[in-house]
Amino acid sequence: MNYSPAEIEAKWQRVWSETKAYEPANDFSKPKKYVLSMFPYPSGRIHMGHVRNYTIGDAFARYYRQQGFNVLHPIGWDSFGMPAENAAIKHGVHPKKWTYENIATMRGELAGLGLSFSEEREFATSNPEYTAFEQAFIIDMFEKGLLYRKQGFLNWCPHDQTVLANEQVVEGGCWRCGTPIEQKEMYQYYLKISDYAEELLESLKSLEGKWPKQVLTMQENWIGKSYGLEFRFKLDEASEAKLGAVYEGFDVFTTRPDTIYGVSYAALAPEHEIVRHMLSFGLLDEANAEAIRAMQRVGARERATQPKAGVALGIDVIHPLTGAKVPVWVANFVLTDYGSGAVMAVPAHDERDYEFASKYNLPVNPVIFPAEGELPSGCAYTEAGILRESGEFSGLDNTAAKAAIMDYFEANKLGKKVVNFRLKDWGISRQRYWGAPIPLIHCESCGIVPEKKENLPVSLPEDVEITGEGNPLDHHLSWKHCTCPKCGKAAIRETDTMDTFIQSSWYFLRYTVKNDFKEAFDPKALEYWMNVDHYIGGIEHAILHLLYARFFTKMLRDLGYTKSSEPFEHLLTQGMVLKDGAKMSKSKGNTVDPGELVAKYGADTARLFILFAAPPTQELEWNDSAVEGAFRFLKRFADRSQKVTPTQTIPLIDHSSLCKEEKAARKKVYEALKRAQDVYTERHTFNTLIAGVMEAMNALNEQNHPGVWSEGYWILSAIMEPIVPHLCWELSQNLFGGKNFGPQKVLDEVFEVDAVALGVSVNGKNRATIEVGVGESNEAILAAAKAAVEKWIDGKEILKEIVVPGKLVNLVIKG
Ligand code: ANZ
Ligand code: ZN
Repeated sequence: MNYSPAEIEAKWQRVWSETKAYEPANDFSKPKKYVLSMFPYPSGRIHMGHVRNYTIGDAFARYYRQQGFNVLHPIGWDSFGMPAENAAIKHGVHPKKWTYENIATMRGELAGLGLSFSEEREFATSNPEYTAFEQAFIIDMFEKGLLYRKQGFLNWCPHDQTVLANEQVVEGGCWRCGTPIEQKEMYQYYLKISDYAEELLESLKSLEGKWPKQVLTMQENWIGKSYGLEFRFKLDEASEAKLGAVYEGFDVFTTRPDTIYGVSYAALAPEHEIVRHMLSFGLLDEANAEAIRAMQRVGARERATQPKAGVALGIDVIHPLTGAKVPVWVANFVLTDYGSGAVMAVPAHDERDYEFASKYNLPVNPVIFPAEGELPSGCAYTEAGILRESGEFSGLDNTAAKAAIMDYFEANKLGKKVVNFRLKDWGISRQRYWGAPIPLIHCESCGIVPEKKENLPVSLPEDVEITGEGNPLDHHLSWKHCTCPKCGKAAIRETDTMDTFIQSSWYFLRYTVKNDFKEAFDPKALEYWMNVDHYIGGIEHAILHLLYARFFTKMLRDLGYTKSSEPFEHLLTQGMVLKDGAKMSKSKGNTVDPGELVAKYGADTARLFILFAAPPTQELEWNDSAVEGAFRFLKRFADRSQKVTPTQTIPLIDHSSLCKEEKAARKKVYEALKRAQDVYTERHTFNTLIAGVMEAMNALNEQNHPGVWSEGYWILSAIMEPIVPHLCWELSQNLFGGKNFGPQKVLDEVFEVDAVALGVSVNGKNRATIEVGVGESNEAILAAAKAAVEKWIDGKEILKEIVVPGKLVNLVIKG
């Protein structure tokens, strides 16, 4: 066979599509596998990362089809988002046109790789049907209180008068004009992920051993559960009066109540209510007021990297245990949306408090001392130790003290034990055009009213001008002005659109039906197909996408849509594709175009290279000569098929009648098969599978038995099919009537050893090696051994004969 990939690849891609070879069966009694690679954003062209992602998924899908599973292997497009709007601003092309043209291009590129996707389930998340279902969920969530509106801080460019996404803030400035961004408080919508924090954390346990450990740890840290004490600092009388008797005090959250006797100041976030009160009532001098306003203008992420800064507020609180006066500061390291936005500061035992205290000359009062040795100087002591200067708690070790102090606070009604989560509610409002509109309406009489479900989708108007300033929906008056669904009066549509992470939080559920299915889901199909058995994608999605998708699935479960709780059974995070040691990226100019690669060598070579060059979870370094090598191997695999006698069944071979080389070849073939089964189902190290096939090929070439050749190709082309499908389908059709793809049986007889090699030594020196049949008697072994070392025995008397079965023979001779 002359290997010409261009011809056979086009042919098989046509056949697969025409025969709907990759549409799953609608038979829910069959065992199933749901294999999913994370869907792409239609950015323009596919890149090597896509090739890797989809080739890995395709290998799983094709393997499970061979094993007789009903396989769902879908693809779609995560097609809302900012790049489409940026293209509109830059090139004046409408986001919709840009998006759908990119989809068409990329669909063609993916098809050229021979990926076994279902075509009947493909959709783009910007399709109006998808938006309609999504908006219905959002209305349900709003009605259940899972979606709510509150004020939150947004990045604001005072020059362009527009809200900016975090990605549009470059080094603290607007990406377009460079003006320093400010924090502006605006109404936004939030999904109550905090209600699910406990479950999201708890059910990570069910994923142990099935998801990479690293991802589980990242999610756990992101959710960030901590236990501690919340108590109230009361203002002293003078301070209470100074604030106009509006506040009695404020709450703080601490995870280290054991350090409470070491408190030297209290600190409030710049956005804290008391701070705002003091600002608006002019209770601070102008310099301090301006310093605080400057802190407020900096975004939370930016603050974390800035030096500690603060302002003394000139008010005091009372220490709840000692009654001492504690000064109150504003500090830029106190976050407004964590705990209660205020802390008790213990510089002696907390790094941030220490840094701040050093800068402003605040006292450092150590109360925890190491059991042995000295307290270190010049830094905070954050380790375990024994309490001193801590009233009745002195002498306790700090773990016991923590419990005792919390009990004391609870018993005396001074405070309570609390659990805090780092996880914040998910702000889903985006002031952008190219997204799914939030289906809510503002009515002066009725408040916020959801759109009627029969009117969904609330679709985007197409006649918009996209300039990058403000939100185009806000300027589109005929779209924005509507009537209230409840009272019929004039009302205004919400102009915020949803975060695109919403679309990717449930697309995998929608794939369980064909894309023309009229409802969002078919409960029977959902129950059958979910969960996704293998989910494959980049590690960059370890936190947000996977967390949101887990959360959304749980919400949809509680709304009665699905029974799944954890959508992804197994997760494989693929490594990056590198070139010259750096991540391939357009900005670095080190990309390799998959299209050129396929045009030059064919899709099978591209797929083989990608899976052979590295295990899927590790980084893959681009290597031109390895691509050449992959191509040459396929060419050889095709050429040698000439030795195969066509057959419609796997040949039956009498193993014992074969010569050494023939036996060795069969053994290598079946070793490759065993390895393939292990790789596809357990280890996913496709590179070792391919190495096994290469060895088997070499061994086949050392012999000439027609049956062994046919059997070898029957098996090797079956186990290679998930990786290089076009060539294998061609071979299968030409040689085996297309009958060899299916579960292959490992024959144990080829692994039976019929001879072993034994070393023979004379007086401890290794002199020869003999081959002995398995089960041979000791006499026969000794006879063979003596014959082999005759010239070293040289007629001398043998004093001792030792046979270690399976290993060696040792002869001790005189002299
Ligand atoms: C006193 C203390 C002493 C603290 C000490 C730590 C060490 P995790 O573990 O991450 O939950 N904290 C509380 N609210 C905060 C806020 N809004 N912004 C910044 N920091 C805040 O962190 C809890 C600890 O972080 C709390 O315990 C508090 O400082 C601080 F030796 O209280 B600690
Ligand atoms: Zn109304």
